[in-house]
Amino acid sequence: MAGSEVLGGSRFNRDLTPSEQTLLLQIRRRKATLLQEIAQLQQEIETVTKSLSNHDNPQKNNPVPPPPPATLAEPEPSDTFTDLVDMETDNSSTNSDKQNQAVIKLMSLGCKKFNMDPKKGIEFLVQNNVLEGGMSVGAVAMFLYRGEGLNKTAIGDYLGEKNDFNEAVLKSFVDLHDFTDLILVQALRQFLWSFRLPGEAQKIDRMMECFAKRYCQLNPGIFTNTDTCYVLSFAIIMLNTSLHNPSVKDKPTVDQFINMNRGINNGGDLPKELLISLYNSIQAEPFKIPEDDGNDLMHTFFNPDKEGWLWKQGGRYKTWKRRWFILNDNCLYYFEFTTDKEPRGIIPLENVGVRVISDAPKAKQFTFEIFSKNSDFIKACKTDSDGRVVEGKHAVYRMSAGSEEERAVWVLCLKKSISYSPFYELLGGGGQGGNSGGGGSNKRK
Ligand code: 4IP
Repeated sequence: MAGSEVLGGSRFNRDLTPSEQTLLLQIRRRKATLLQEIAQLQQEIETVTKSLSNHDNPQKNNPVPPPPPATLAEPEPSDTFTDLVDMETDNSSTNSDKQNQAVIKLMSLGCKKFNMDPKKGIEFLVQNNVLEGGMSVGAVAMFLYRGEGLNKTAIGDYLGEKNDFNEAVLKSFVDLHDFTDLILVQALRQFLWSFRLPGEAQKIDRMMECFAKRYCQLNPGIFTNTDTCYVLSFAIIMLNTSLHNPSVKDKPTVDQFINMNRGINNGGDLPKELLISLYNSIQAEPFKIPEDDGNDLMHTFFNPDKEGWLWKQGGRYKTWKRRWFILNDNCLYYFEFTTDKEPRGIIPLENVGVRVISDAPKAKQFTFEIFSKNSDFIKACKTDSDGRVVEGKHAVYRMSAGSEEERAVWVLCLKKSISYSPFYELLGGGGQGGNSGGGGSNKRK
């Protein structure tokens, strides 16, 4: 590799700045920890599989009498809620802090399990009372829809399972999407971004049928029946492939696309303008397909303390934007999409405070803000529209969570991540100029 050398057994890249090299080291350490965790989880899976097969067939597998059912039904010892609470030894934490931490840990463990085996992951979360609403169709659908920390391939696999419960979850999951007033391509973009379509035709078929029903329900009057919407959705997906797959040489024209869709509206034609706008949208921008590999690695390597969607208010212009936040190593990063490799902004959690806002305007609920303890502006950096890293312009970073509980968890996690440095204060000099807090060097590569 050009510009790289082996130092003390590790490969360093001379092109990287010292702080980037430190970050690289941190990533490698996290990777090692994760590999250990994976090995541990594999062991746990083996233990559970063995105990289940003993339970199913105690005579064959276990000559000694099986343990009473209550013992078998208990979750794996180190994963239980009470154990995790007991594990906390910090006397300064309140009981509710400890419980929140335990819930966060269980949730993170449950997500990892889900990504390896969706069914077992859900069972684990339900068994440990982490899933609000338990093993109900709505609760599981909401968990998948929020998708925090979940692998989109695993979500697709779970939604594609053919049994009454999973099919009901699929329907409820699709019903959580709001496609009102979206043209079909926009609705498809939203839908196909929320999970990764599985490979099996029958599963795709079930999913697209649910999608078409939901779209027609929210946009009555566009299609004469849901079959039209269903057929056109497939035509759009095929058009996407034809236009953007380099191996397809003959790209269909808009007229060919219109001809291909003749008579699909219950024997009649769809309005030409509709088909032209669908064609133009796909031609201008292909569907974004969730790529779990990169996504997983990125999230896994950073092993975040907390991640999730929040609404964030702008600095100079007070517009609200939905951003994916990752809290890690005393820094809060935000991204436009969960799959983005570069954050839009980085807020080092140094010499700042976090507080709940109770008098926020009704439009945004469950708000909280990060404020500076010693200056008029918060030291932070962001990427401007030209892709350059510039200083943030925020007196406060105001955010809005999806619920009271989510806000409480974010505030708690942020408080735990905030550190105080007198040097930083000196460097800051109370104004906005000077050092930008080194945030730029923390950019993920
Ligand atoms: C923008 O408003 C966005 O809210 C930006 O958020 C925000 O930058 C800008 O703040 C604000 O002006 P418009 O999109 O309406 O122009 P994002 O970067 O997440 O898209 P921050 O600093 O919050 O990232 P200022 O301070 O640059 O104006």
